[in-house]
Amino acid sequence: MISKNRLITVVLMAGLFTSALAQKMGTPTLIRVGDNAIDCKPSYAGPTIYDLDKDGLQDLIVGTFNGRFRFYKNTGSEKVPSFEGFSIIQAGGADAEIHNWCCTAVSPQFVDFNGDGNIDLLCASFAGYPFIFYGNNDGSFNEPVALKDKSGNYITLGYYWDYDLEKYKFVTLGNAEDKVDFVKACDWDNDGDFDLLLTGSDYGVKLRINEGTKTHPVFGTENISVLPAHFADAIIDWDGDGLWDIIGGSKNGGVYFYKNVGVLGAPKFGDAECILEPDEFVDKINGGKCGITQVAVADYNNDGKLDLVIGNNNIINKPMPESLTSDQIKERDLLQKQYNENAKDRTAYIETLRIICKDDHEKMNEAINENLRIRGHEDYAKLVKERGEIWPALTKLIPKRETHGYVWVSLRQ
Ligand SMILES: [Ca+2]
Ligand SMILES: [Ca+2]
Ligand SMILES: [Ca+2]
Ligand SMILES: [Ca+2]
Repeated sequence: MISKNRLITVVLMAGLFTSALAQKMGTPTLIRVGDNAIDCKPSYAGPTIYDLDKDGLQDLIVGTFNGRFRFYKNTGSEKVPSFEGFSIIQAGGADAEIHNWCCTAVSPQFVDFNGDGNIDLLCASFAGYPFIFYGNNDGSFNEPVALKDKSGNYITLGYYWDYDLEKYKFVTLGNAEDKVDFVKACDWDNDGDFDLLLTGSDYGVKLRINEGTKTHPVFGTENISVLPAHFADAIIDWDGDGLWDIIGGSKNGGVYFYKNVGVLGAPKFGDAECILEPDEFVDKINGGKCGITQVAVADYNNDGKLDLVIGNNNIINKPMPESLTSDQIKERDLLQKQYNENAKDRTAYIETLRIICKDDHEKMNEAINENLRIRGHEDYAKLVKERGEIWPALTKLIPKRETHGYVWVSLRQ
C-alpha cells in the first residue's frame, strides 16, 4: 500500500512533471499563404483564431496597424490549417475599422459581449479606449461603438484622443497615465457578466468591473491594477488546473504566462513566466529584431493541446548603402551628430516644460502648441523644423530599416 506521504510526493511530482511538459513550446514558425509569410503592412499584427464563417474550421483573423481586420479563411483541415489569402471583415456596409495610428495592431476578440446570443468584435485603438462592433444574428457586424463607463466617460487609463477637440485629453484616474492599447472581456469575478481587462503599453494591465448585468453591462470608473507589466492577450486555462490564466505578449517581444493562483471569482497572479523568449522571433534569414508581440491561444492543430499564435513587428536593418564616397561619409557623420544634438535639445526642452507645468499634460500640450519660450532652451518649433530637415538627408546615407507584421505559430509539444 502506498503511504500517504509517498502519495502526496507522487501527486506533487506528477503536477510538476505535467507543468514542465505543458510549458514546452515548439520553435515558432511563420504562418504562410503559399510560399509567402503573412505580412501585415506596414508592421504589427494582432492575430486571433475563430471560426468566423461557421464552416467548422477555425480561421485566422489578424488585426492590423491600419485598424482593420484580415479574415484568412482556413481552406485546409482541422489538423493542418492552410490559408489562400484574406478579405477584410465588414461592418455596417464598410470595412470594419477603428482609427489606429501608432505602435500596435488592433487586437480583436470575438465574444458575445452583451449576451444577446450574437458574437461581437471587441478591440481597442491608439485613441485610448475600447470599441465594440455589435454582431447581428446572421454573423455580420455593425459600426463600432466606443465603450463608456457608468459616468458617461470613455473607458480609459488616463488619456485618450478627443475627436471633437482634435487633441489628447488627460483625465486623472489615480494609478496610470496611459492609453488602452488592448482590451479583453473576461468574467473576472465569476458573476456571469463580462468585466474588462485593459492593457496600456507602459503601466501593465488594469481591470474595470462590470457593475451591470450580462445583457446590460455598466462599467465602474476605477482602474484596478492587475498585472505589473506586459499584456493580457488571452484569458485561458493554460495549465489545465480549472482556473483561467493570462497569456500576454510584450513590448520586449517575448510571450509570458501568468498563472492564476487565486480561486474562482477572486483571481490572483504571480510573477510572469516567460514561455517564449524574445529571440525566438529573430528573423533567421535577415537577422531582424522582434518588437512587440500580440498573442492568441488556441488548439491550432487540433491535437488537444493549446498552442500560441503570435503577431509581431520584425524590424530588419538592411545592409549599409554600398560605396559611400569619403564626402558622403563626412556628410553622414555630420548629419548624425546634428540629429543627436537636436534630439538631446528636444528632450531637455520637454523635461524642463514638465517641471514648469508640474506634469500637467494639458498645460504642456498648450505650451508646445503656443511654442512657449523657455530660458536656456532653443525655440521648440525651431528644433522640430530642424529635425524635419536633417532626417530626410540622413536617411539617404544610413541603413534602411524594413518592418514586417508577421504571424507565427508555436505548437505545444
Ligand atoms: Ca472557418
Ligand atoms: Ca452580442
Ligand atoms: Ca463579472
Ligand atoms: Ca490554470
